[in-house]
Amino acid sequence: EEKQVSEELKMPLAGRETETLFREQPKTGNQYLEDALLRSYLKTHLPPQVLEEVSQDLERFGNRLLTKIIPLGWECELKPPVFQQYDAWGQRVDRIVTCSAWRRMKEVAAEEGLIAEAYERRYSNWSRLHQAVKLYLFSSASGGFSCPLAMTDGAAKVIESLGTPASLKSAFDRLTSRDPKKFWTSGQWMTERRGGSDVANGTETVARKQPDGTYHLYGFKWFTSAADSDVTLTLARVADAEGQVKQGSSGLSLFFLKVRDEEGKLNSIQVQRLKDKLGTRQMATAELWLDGAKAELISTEGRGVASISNMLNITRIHNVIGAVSYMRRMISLSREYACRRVAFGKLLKDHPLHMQTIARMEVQTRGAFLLLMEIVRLLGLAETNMASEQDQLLMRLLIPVAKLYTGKQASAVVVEAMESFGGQGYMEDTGLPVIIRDTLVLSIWEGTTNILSLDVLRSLTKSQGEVMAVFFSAVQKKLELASSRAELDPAVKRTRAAVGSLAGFLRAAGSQPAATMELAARDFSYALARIYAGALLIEHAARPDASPADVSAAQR
Ligand code: UCC
Repeated sequence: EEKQVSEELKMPLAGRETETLFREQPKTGNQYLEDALLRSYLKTHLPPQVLEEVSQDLERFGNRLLTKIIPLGWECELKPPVFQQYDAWGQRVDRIVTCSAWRRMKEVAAEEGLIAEAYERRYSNWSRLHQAVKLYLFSSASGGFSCPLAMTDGAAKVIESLGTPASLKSAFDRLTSRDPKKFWTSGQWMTERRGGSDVANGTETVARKQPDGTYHLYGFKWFTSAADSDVTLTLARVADAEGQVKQGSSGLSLFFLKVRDEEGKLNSIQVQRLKDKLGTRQMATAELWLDGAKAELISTEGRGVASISNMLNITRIHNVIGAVSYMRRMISLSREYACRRVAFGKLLKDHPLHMQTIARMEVQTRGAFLLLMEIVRLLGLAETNMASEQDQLLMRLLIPVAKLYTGKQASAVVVEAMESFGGQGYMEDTGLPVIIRDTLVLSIWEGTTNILSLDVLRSLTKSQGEVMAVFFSAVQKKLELASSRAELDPAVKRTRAAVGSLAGFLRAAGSQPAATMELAARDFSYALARIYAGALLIEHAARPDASPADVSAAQR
């Protein structure tokens, strides 16, 4: 490297070939093998036999990503879906035409068991974590396909939590299939013309019962992501014998429907248009008019929101996966670039200020990654009946906390990382702006930052505050693990001080009007995220075989 640097400096500008620049293109290798934190996390937590099998799978998958999947993802970006409303002869067809790479991505998702892995449970409580790690490696390379997978996972979760009724058995088998010919993806149609946050007041869609027990849905779904999906879950208000519907949350019920019939004809659905979005352009988001779409009621009447919350919690975890995946991808590229790019007489990696900036991003990403692992670890326990009541409460709290925090964090980190490439980071054909655009949605969809902050408060109210006792005790246990590590002392002290301030705030808020807590909801949620991520970093650094990078991340 030194030789190369000195040669480059000696070479007069006029003598340089333009090709010189190409040598600076950042190229990463197998993202599993290059991810020290991921590997050390798995080594610490997985039982040896599971670790061996999972590692082999991830190494193989890492190679497949590098050689096959990343190019497919790029093709999805270059060939976004197109809406064809009429055929050449004037017939209304409402066809969403996707590119072959997008369709191939669906096959890859099935082959890799990106949904199946979580439901087969061959590694018991560790299956969820295995799936999440694969999705983490896949997400930033997936050309937007992580979106339909999130909703597919959410739909499978809802069906499973309903006890997989006979009428949904075949759909469940398809949503969780490893066979590309059978595999189905699901949508999640929640947002209507009046908005997507206040679902209780925004949902106008009406469901009319048919003599055969099915329902026909009438309404306008305003944002339907991955509208090329095979099936969907959606909310509607069941009309009574007089055609009246109940307003508010308790008037909402959950429905399952197939988007097309066996011949590919739409299920009394009209596609109005595709959305013109800032990012996630690889994926078709549509406005859909339901004009008597045949559907099956799958929740108790009036329990639609509670039933779909199982889906929301899963898609919110996928959102966290996406956030960490994009942050990791940008940092990997940025670090790689720093080893190639020369400025002011030396490689970027030898400029302390540049490396300090990358290190700060690395700490953010590590904290977010450990938060993600903690949630999927708890989810794995819950799905195999091994979670205590405390585990379940903690998971309920941490999902919105992690979603809201990492969504915002990812936007900040990827923009910072873009800057580390200088002007090149701003160039479309580097692919870096795509990552920026696609990341920006993470704080919006699946509940905005404020909506999720209010959800955090909902989890406090519902548990009558017990969730906070569980939170404090979990943090305390993690900090205790570091008691014998002097180099972690300052970090432990800072985290304890933050816990003390938070507890003090909660005590004071108890005697204030409810509006005080609502106003504080975002800052409060950020504090929960920072404290918990800090405790996880400390816990990871307290391992006997912790690396200097683990310790340094915890110290920051
Ligand atoms: O669809 C969208 C885009 C799809 C793209 C997905 C791709 C993402 C993947 C990324 C990969 C890279 S976006 C849709 C966005 N919309 C939302 O997320 C909705 C946001 N709004 C909320 O979350 C609100 O807080 C609502 C809708 C849940 C509030 O409704 P209500 O009716 O006012 O809520 P309630 O009355 O408080 O709750 C009703 C019930 C309660 O249970 P019970 O009745 O037993 O007390 C709540 O405890 O639902 C329960 N509940 C929950 N339970 C509500 N939220 C939750 C929850 N999160 N977990 C458990």
